[in-house]
Amino acid sequence: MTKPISPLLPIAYSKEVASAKQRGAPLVALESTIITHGMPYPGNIEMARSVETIIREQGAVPATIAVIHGTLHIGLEAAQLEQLAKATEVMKVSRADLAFAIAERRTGATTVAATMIAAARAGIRVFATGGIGGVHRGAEESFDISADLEELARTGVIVVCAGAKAILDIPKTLEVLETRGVPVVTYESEEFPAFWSRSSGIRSPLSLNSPAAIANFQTVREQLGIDGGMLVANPVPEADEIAREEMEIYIERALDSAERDEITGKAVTPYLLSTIFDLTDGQSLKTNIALVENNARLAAEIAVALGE
Ligand code: PSU
Ligand code: MN
Repeated sequence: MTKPISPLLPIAYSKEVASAKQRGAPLVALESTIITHGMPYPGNIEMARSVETIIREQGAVPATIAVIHGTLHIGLEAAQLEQLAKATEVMKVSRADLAFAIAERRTGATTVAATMIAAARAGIRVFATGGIGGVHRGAEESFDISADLEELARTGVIVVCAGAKAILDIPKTLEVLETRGVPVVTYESEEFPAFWSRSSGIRSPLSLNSPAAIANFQTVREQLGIDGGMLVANPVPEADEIAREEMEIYIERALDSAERDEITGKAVTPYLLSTIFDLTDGQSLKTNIALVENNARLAAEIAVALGE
């Protein structure tokens, strides 16, 4: 399962992660792009700390992943997490440039794709995030499809998210995942969620109602020799959601302004996220933090179930 890593690769485990690996304790990976490019300071550090706490409360160990001055870190110490949350000149790294950041001794925040690669190499099977990248609206013109989808097809990590943001084309995103053989399982709902909203109007390909059932599904895939990851969609708690119709107004405006400002490539997602934060006056940030916390809890439960 786990591809061996070269002993020459500059990699560092946090104290907590190193000890968990020794004991065989359940681990949950966390990405860092959400911290550096997905949320403003200080909301980002509050979120980063609270998701780690939630994972510990469930009996698992958090491993926030990032490249710091060329070293791949699996788990960050408190001071490193704080520095990363405040830093401004951080690369956003995916499969294409994870190795570049290490080779050039840079600091890079890992996307879902890059975090999956690092987690798999470190033997971590579950990963919690907010939203995944996907097929952007207008992808038939721009060809903008996130490397996250391809990574889900290749790398055997369970990714827990709150669905896909409606800044993406959700039906096309689900089509690509189906083509690439990635199971999409919604937790305790028949409908695929749309990040800030519980509802997307789109039926989930699969659904399961317990962490144990999700763990068992992945175990059977492995028994069959099917590699690749699984996407678990966990709807935002009702108390924290923002209605779909309300979000649609902000999304349209953010997309218009991205077009006006001619934003392309990996700048698109961070640009849209920060524009929406501004348009909702921070309300979207509260929802975003609540849903990541909710995902961290479920991911930890799945990691514990995998260990049983
Ligand atoms: N979607 C979100 N919040 C995020 C991201 C996506 O709702 O912070 C980040 C994740 O790190 C994801 C990346 O992997 O953006 C996708 O970027 P791109 O679309 O450039 O592949
Ligand atoms: Mn893109």
